[in-house]
Amino acid sequence: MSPRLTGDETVLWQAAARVLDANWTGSATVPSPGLYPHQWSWDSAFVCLGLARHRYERAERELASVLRAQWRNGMVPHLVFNAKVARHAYFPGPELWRSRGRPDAPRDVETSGITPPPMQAVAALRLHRAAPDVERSRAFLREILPRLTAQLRYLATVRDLGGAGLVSICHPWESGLDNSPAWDRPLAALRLPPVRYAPDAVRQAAPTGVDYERYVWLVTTLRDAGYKDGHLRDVHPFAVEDPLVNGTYLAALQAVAELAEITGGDPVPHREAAARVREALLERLWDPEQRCFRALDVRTGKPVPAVTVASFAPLLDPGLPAYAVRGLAELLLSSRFAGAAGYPVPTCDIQASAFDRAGYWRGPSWINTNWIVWAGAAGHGLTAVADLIGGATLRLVRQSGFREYFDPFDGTGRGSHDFSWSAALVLDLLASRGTSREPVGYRDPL
Ligand code: 9WN
Repeated sequence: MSPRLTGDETVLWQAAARVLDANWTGSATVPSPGLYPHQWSWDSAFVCLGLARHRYERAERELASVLRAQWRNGMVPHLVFNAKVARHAYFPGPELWRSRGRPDAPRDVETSGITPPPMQAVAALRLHRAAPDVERSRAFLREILPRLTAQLRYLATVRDLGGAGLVSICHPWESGLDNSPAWDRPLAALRLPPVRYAPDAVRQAAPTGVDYERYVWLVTTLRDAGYKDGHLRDVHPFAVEDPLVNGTYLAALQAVAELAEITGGDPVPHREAAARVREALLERLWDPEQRCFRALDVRTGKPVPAVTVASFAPLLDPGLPAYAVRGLAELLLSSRFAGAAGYPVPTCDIQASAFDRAGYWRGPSWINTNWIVWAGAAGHGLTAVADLIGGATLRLVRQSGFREYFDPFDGTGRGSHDFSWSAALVLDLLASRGTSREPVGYRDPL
């Protein structure tokens, strides 16, 4: 245990560490016992940050096991199936995705065929910064860096469906914020054939019903087209540029530049790519009236109406211009987000008609999106904001445990218990205690 902790922080630390130990399978960490029995890539990236503070060697194994499942075209799949788990323990399982046999897919492991917000490079950099043995860590980074750059190359090429330098998602699951109100309009525009796609009662948690049908139909559409690049570009009906995915993409480009420097490589091409992505992000997703980022539906060319927590993710970019940082900070502190929630950050604008305090990604506060806002605010020297979000995050788990998500007004815990990223990011927050207090303009949060 690295940081100096007070008595009650020590208790919290130990409880979080116990969750990570219990959810470790021997080579990776499941998001939660029971409900999510496989390895999810963006969960894993957050889990790494906690493991780095608790069992460093496992953090490297966690990251390596996701990258081993990378497809030959560079795509890092959002879900890596554990062959030891019963094939029907989770829907949609390997039978729906059928990655085996795809020429690009790995041969020794089954995966999904879509890709999550690219948090892996950010995790790798933060891992290195917490490394007990810097030389060993450098050797690890040298091993994984080609995979991280291949991931970003895939996003920059195959996923630039709008042709303007941003990444498009092809499925709400690629956003990590499955049922966010941001997807309501693009999902409603889908024309599904009149057959059932999802089995009944696939899960206890939201979302269910017609949205779930659409999710499963989108998977079958991608799969039946062989997960081909041309299908994504020309045919696939769901293509959206999301500020969280592009904010993490931009942070990943910056992180890879740093990693290149650390391992003796050339950071310049990555920095240049980051500058181009920032420009595209401001050009395409910035809403000058509301002074925040909104997703853009590439198929209609129109921004989606919903303002969600995804809007704040570009704060992870050290180069975000001051006008955007100010606009986002004002929105965050307003009564649309933190200003009216006892336990921020709600995942959707509280004043929007789609807001639902218990609705999964339609309102509740989540620890990972809080972490993104916290890290971004701290990085831009917004110390009061970072302290507010960091403090609220610790209050949530102190009050309700390491739940999957929380009521933003009263902090009630919801969804599964012993959720891995809730525990992992608490370790990272505790370990970083006090570091957000240095008022030094932009300080790289990663
Ligand atoms: C679909 C594992 C994942 C998270 C996502 C969350 C949820 C899956 C599901 O669980 O998604 O990928 O079954 O709904 O929305 O963010 O990665 O924790």
